[in-house]
Amino acid sequence: MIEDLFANDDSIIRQWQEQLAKDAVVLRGFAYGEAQALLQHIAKIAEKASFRHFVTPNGHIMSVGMTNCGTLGWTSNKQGYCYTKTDPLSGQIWPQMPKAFQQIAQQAASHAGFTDFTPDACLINRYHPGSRLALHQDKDEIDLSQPIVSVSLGLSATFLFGGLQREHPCQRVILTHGDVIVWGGDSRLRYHGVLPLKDGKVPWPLQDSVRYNLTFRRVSLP
Ligand code: MD3
Ligand code: FE
Repeated sequence: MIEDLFANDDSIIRQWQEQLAKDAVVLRGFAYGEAQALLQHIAKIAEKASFRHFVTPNGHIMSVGMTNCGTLGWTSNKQGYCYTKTDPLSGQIWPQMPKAFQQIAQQAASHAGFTDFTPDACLINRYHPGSRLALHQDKDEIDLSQPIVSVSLGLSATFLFGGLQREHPCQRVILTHGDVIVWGGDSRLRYHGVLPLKDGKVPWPLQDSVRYNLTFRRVSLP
């Protein structure tokens, strides 16, 4: 009888959610079933718009490799950072956002209570062991009522989830293959970052020691 209750839906035990704060939720395993397809799309996008290491306005080279898909992409150089319609490396428009990307982002957002999220930008971050992302806010998007959705793939990372001021204490959250975070509303401008990536077991079908993070954003007004 008990077995029957659980036998029909594996997702009951493989997917759950953790509230990090008001308007910030981790959907554990939410993208697990789509991971292989998402990774194939990442490889295709990187053939057109390769991963590169941006320079920050302070002159530091980022240890995280980045590329984008969608109508707008995030770029940085010594002058500052901004969203552009074309890839500064190729001069071409950024690769189109795959349907599978749109769908997972929209599903995750609506699961978290943001019903009309249509992302127009997806920043793709690539981490190797040692890569880190310093504490920062995501505030370059105009409409801050829209959430951001993040999908983690590959190696696990320790994510720092802070407050609205840099000095506020951070929660440490381990993000693994298939985990999704949705944050918006009162949490939209929280400081966050990623500790230096540690090497470890790489989930199938990946071969290399790598972590990818997709962040879906609404940059232009609807
Ligand atoms: C919760 N990426 O690209 S996403 C970024 O893992 C970025 O590559 C990280 O931050 C990564 O800008 C983390 C998860 C995340 C990001 C921002 C948040 C969760 C957040 C802001 C507030 C609360
Ligand atoms: Fe960020």
